[in-house]
Amino acid sequence: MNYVEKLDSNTSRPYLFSYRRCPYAMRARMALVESNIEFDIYEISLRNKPNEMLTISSKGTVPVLKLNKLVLDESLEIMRWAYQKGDSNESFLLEPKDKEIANELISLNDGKFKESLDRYKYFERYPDKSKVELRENCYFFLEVLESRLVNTDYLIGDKRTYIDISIFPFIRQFMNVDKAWFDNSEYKKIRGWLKLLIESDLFKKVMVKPNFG
Ligand SMILES: N[C@@H](CCC(=O)N[C@@H](CS)C(=O)NCC(=O)O)C(=O)O
Repeated sequence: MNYVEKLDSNTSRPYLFSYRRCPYAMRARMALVESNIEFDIYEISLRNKPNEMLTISSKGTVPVLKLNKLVLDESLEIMRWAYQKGDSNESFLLEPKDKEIANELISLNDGKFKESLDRYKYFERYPDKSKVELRENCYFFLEVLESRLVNTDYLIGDKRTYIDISIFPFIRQFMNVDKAWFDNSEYKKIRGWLKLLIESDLFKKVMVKPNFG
């Protein structure tokens, strides 16, 4: 993962338009790095998106991966591409029944949970609801995760898989809305799981800041 300071959308290396703090971009970067794919990365500003990105993906969300004529502008597509193309796809190989669980969890995460998380994150914008009420709307998903983690370190078994990578950046955001509350909450297993992922070398690698001296 090599940060580039200047846009170069004509390169023949995989090129990722990214935003460091975006949970969708985090999961894409992690899949690319875990798959040992060399890529250039350009940190965008969400307030001033580069035309080079909007030209290839008019919906204007990150991450966007470009490789010659190929454009992938959904984080899950980028993850799939990375694991299929890269030389280390162990975390993508699941039993069919586990794949089904993975799909269900990811679609709950990206759907109803993400919606509830955004309302909790920006609770000031919803004066008709209290912060606690907005947080409570997120519990349904935390309960699913907590119960999956009762007997295993990760969501599927004791090894990290793409499903953990897909979901934990969003739970990390949930934690950070009110860390003191989260640290004392009943979600003990989720705390342990998050710690493993946040302290992993993989996560540290994808969270380095662009540094152009
Ligand atoms: N479904 C997309 C969602 C990506 C997304 O919503 N990214 C946010 C940043 S976290 C974004 O780019 N939002 C556009 C904006 O804020 O203008 C994916 O999985 O890649």
